[in-house]
Amino acid sequence: MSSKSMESLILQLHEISAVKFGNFKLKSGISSPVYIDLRLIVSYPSLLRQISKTIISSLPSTTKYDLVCGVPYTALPIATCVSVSNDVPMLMRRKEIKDYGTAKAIEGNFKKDEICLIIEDLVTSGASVLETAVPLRAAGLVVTDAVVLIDREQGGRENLKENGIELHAMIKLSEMVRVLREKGKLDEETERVVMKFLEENKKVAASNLGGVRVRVKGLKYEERANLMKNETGRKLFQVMVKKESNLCLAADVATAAELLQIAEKIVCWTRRICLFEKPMCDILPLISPQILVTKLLAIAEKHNFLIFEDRKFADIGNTVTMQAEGGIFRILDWADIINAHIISGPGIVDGLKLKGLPRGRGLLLLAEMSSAGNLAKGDYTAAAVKIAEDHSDFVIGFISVNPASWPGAPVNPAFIQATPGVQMVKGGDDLGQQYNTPYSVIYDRGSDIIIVGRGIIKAADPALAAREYRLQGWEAYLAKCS
Ligand code: S5P
Repeated sequence: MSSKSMESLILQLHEISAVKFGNFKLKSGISSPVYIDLRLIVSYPSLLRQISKTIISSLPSTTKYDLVCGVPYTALPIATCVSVSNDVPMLMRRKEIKDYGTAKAIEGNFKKDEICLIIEDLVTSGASVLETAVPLRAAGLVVTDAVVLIDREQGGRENLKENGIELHAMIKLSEMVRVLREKGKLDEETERVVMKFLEENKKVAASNLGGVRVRVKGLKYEERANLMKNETGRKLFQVMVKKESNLCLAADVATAAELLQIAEKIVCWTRRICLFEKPMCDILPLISPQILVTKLLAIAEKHNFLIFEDRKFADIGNTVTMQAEGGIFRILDWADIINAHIISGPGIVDGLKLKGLPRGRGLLLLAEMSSAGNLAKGDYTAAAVKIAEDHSDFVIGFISVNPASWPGAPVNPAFIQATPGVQMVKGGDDLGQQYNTPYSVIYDRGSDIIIVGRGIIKAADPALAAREYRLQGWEAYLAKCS
């Protein structure tokens, strides 16, 4: 793009108040002396036409792409105009889907390995570009480049590069400030304040959480295994390292036969699952528990994964000892890991530990939940952390959703964070479940393990989906460590 047309665009954006100067609270939580709202451009067709024509010319001539996809929602009209004026097919990413099994995350026609260029209006940390890249890649498309109208120069370029995406910006915010100053639209003091802000906020983490969090370099799982006191917790870290997997498959199926089939097939095909979450005992119709358990243990042994019984104990200490040890399933005889709510107080951990620790088992505490409107937050979550610290020989970590935001975070790195509510696309089901992407869960929210159920079980090709989740989860972990 010529400097003349860049100047003209900058002046027009300023003219329509798409760029404002003052004191603004950004979505990310930080205060900024400059605010950019590009949603306005749909009201100015000639400007939109000019943007969509020039955005493509800001790409190097070597950039290849077969399709374009706009990041929803502001960039959708830009992508549509780019598609029409350059005769390039477009794809649309659904921002929310109800059920991974029946609804498509990507709309439009494409072939596997076609290259898709992402179009975005404004990049800060790069998180929203990444959220679009993940489902595109999961659908078999190749994503290597993204083009943006304005780069706020706050770490987006670097974050995207770490994820294999080169960012091309039509306008950099610092250039915009310079031009506006030259054209007499900004006073010297505002220019100084904005440039200082840009300098001080060069690197923010890719976060879609509404709170900016400077990324703390993560310890590796093998280093954390050495900090873990519980032997099963240590083993879990070791299996994760060996299999390069932080994927826990939640096998919520209706029959024992399906459970065994899933365990054998998915685990065998992908060979990359670290943890297998068996549905709560009360979901499965009664077959001989002993047969089920013996078969499951054999598969776990063959494919080197641990078994997590998602029983979610919640009663008083004395009662849970009986529930865990007895009953028809005799859970503590075979489950490597169990979980419990702390609603009844620390006695529940004492009870489970009494019977579980001598058998070498590990316990995850439900410190947060993934469902909408749940009550596990604030003081409740803090109480779970305190109980875990008091029983770190038995408690191996937490079921959590957003551990990076807990007061005092990062929590003791010996503890494992396992997060349910994971699908390739942010969204939810009709009964309150809420989903975040593997990248967001591991990288932004500070978790260690993604617990995926229907995203895999209900996928058209569960083995392929499992492989993709494993890859996304592991790449996010590597990015966190780097
Ligand atoms: O807060 C929670 C805790 C758990 S253990 N939210 C959850 O969804 N889970 C479990 O994770 C849930 O019981 C199910 O087994 C799995 C999520 O399944 P999905 O199909 O929604 O991925």
